[in-house]
Amino acid sequence: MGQSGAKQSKVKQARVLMLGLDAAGKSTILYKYKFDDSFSTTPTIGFNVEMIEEEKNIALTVWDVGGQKKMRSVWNYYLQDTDTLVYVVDSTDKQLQDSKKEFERILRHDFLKNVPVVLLANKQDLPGALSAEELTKKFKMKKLCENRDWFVQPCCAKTGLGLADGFRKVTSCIQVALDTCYISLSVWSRIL
Ligand SMILES: Nc1nc2c(ncn2[C@@H]2O[C@H](COP(=O)(O)OP(=O)(O)OP(=O)(O)O)[C@@H](O)[C@H]2O)c(=O)[nH]1
Ligand SMILES: [Mg+2]
Repeated sequence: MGQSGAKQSKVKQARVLMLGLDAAGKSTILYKYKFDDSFSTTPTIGFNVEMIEEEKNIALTVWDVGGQKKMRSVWNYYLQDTDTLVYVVDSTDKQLQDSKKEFERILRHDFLKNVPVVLLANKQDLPGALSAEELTKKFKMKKLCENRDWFVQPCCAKTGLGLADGFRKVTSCIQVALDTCYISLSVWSRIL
């Protein structure tokens, strides 16, 4: 077997899946956070993917999948190996039932079992936007996410407000999972 003198990278490559209904603001969030710039977006057909270097030696590969009705049927193909789900909600949406229904549906999928969720309550700049507390109740987060880490972060993709906090939460969820895995491995190595 070949040998290499190169140092092994300690950077964990984490997969982050960003879902939510069409026009919730997923692509605007991705580009605002990655490039600190406001792009005018068009509805995503398929997906966008960007790498975001985060602190704590974690590099996030963020998959932003289109949320139009015809796209939602293919969400399942993106679920495997997700380290954290970011679910984006338009906080001014008066028909939240659709978003909640899709959220519940994907959380039931085996590939997302125990996967942490960060719910981004986007468009906080607009009048009538529901607060993080209101969305927590409307989405029944405590009950729906009782077997996983979860967090609801208010944000505004237009200004960037709340995005750094939201993605910091994503990395901390991944860090917790890594630490837990490390601890369980070290416990096993002592037992065996
Ligand atoms: N006022 C306001 N508008 C926003 C915000 N975030 C996104 N938008 C606008 O909402 C519209 C839809 O944003 P997108 O980022 O394309 O939405 P998307 O979730 O990627 O939509 P799909 O790709 O169809 O799934 C665009 O006109 C954005 O400029 C926000 O925080 N505040
Ligand atoms: Mg999009």
